[in-house]
Amino acid sequence: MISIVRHNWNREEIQEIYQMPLLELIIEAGSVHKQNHKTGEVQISSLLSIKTGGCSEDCSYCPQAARYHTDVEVQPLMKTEDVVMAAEMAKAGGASRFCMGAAWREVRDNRDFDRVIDMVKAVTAMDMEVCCTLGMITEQQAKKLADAGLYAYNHNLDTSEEHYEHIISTRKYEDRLDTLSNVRKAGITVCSGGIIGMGETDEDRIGMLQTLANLPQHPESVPINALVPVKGTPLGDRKRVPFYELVRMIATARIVMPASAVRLSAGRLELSMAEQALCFLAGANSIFAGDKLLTTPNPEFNEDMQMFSILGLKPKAAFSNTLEKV
Ligand code: SAM
Ligand code: DTB
Ligand code: SF4
Repeated sequence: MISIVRHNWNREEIQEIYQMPLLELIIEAGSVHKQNHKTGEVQISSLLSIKTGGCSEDCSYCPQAARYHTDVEVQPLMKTEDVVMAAEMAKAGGASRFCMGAAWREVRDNRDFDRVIDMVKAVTAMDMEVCCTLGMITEQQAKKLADAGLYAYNHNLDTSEEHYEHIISTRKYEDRLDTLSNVRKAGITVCSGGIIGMGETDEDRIGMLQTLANLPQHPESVPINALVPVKGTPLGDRKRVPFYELVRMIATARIVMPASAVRLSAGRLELSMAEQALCFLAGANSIFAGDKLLTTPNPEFNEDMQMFSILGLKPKAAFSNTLEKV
């Protein structure tokens, strides 16, 4: 399959890809991957929850929503020096991207935002790709973050437009798209993907990929999360998504957004090394490493390093995108 960056995918085309026999799909995706990326290079991103819990939104999957009774303890915004220390440790472990997450519905123009700006400046000075995920954001706020050196902003579409209202009622799909557009206008790279395993159909998964792939510019990174069911959330009793569905989603994302980084995100704890290897063959080229995601566990750092060594993977250096345009 010859890979070109397109923005006019129709549902049937993506469906045809998504429904290919699995091994053929992985081979096709692997070929697209090889045409666009250095195979064997996987970006290590590190996640830090800089402000945890107490969020006013009702995202059904999220342990940080104030209205659900989960084990997450509410914590105020971290101190900048502690954030910098965490970033230093992440860098020492080979991370080239540092992502700071806050359990906010949206960014407000207050002192906490000023402190986040300071954190972005401090970590950017360490020569890492700095990413924030702070909820909805205006163009002006995005510009402030861009001026501070922010490299990427994460804001997931999470699911299809049709399924969205079954998952979140406190905001609209359009709000998500507006934020992505504000991030773009500020010149920050976009990180946007979703979650599978929330009761969505194959059409919903295909629909979400279509929306992402038909944005005026593809997100530079596309996280594919398998739902981590957390007790106390409305989706806490969901069964884990089968591995073969995750790899199918990754491979399809790789083919429709050939130049983007596809991140094998939440849900890795449940995967064997062999299963992760298949995800890398299918085009995944980024992971979150570190013993914790935001509030839920992730594979032990040493185990990941062992996996890198056994599979012959190299951590990707910061700011080294293979293609300029996505
Ligand atoms: N509050 C901000 C927002 O919603 O954009 C930023 C943090 S929020 C926790 C970031 C993303 O984490 C969500 O959009 C969702 O895709 C993902 N996420 C949250 N809980 C999850 C879970 N239990 N399993 C998988 N992904 C999850
Ligand atoms: C993304 O797509 N996944 C990350 C990151 N972006 C912010 C978050 C996963 C969170 C999983 C649940 C938790 O640890 O709280
Ligand atoms: Fe809040 Fe983000 Fe969790 Fe939704 S996903 S409840 S906005 S922290």
